[in-house]
Amino acid sequence: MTAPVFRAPSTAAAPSNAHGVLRHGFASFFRAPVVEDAATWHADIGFVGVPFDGATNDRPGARFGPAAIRDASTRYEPQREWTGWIDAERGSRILEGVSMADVGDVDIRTVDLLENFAIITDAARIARRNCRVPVFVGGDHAITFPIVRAFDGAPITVVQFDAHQDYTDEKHGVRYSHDNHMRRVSELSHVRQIVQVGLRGVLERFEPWEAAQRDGVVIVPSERIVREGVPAALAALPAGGPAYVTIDIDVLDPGGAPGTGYPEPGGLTYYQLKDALLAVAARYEVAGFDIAEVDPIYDAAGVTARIAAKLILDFLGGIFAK
Ligand SMILES: [Mn+2]
Repeated sequence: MTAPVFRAPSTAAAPSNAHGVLRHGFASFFRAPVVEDAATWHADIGFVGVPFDGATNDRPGARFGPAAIRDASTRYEPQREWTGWIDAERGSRILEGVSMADVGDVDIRTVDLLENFAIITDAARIARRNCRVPVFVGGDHAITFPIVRAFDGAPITVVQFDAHQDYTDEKHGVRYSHDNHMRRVSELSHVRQIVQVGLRGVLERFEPWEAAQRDGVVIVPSERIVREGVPAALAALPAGGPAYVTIDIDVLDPGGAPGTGYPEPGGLTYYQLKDALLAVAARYEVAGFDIAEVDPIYDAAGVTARIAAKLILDFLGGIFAK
């Protein structure tokens, strides 16, 4: 019997590298089956690409993040469907029996910010309806506001991992850039608490910082985690309940994760962020999350996209361990 010369596209449900070394065909997130009908699919986890960077102030390119993370995530393709993985650091099995689907990318239009936000919110509502935990892969960080808009119906805590506060009300008349979205999130009536983890740097404007204090935002600076460790630094997090989590990849030290538009000195290691995400997964009922600001243009070795893919897997492992 002759081995086949061509391999079926990897968008099929079956893993593609059963007898090969190279990863063939089209990428999907963790080689999950690709959704055929965006309206009717069901899975435990749904991955949604959000290739939008129209709200970036400085260095664009995060629109290429979903493609880069999709590609990087194929490194973690399970050998057999739904058997999950072993966390080699903890010796535990993760995501055993959990189904995943790649829903595709949100159909971003050319330039209209608010039109794109409406499309993103619609996509997030569909994703929420059709799976237990939707995962949104950006894209610049402005996507978090239209996504959180779709997580209404009950009071929710929003936990943000980020070097930056993103709490500016307006600057030069702009209210929806990737520096404004947490302020816009704070105005949503179903958001009862915001927690910001990993902030650092210097702020050239006082108003956003003071507004966050006034609004009761809980802030855990990056340096506290680095010096005191994750358990001590996160001990004061508000009580649990439903939560939406947003991860700006620039919360990591840019030495280890340089592929982002706004690198900031200092920051967390991969292990510190993994520990913090697992602590959040244990403390809250995570209803969904996004990971934003991976920018392949500045990711010469591809490590930032790879780290982002691994963190998605780590966090999902914690969420579904409960
Ligand atoms: Mn951010």
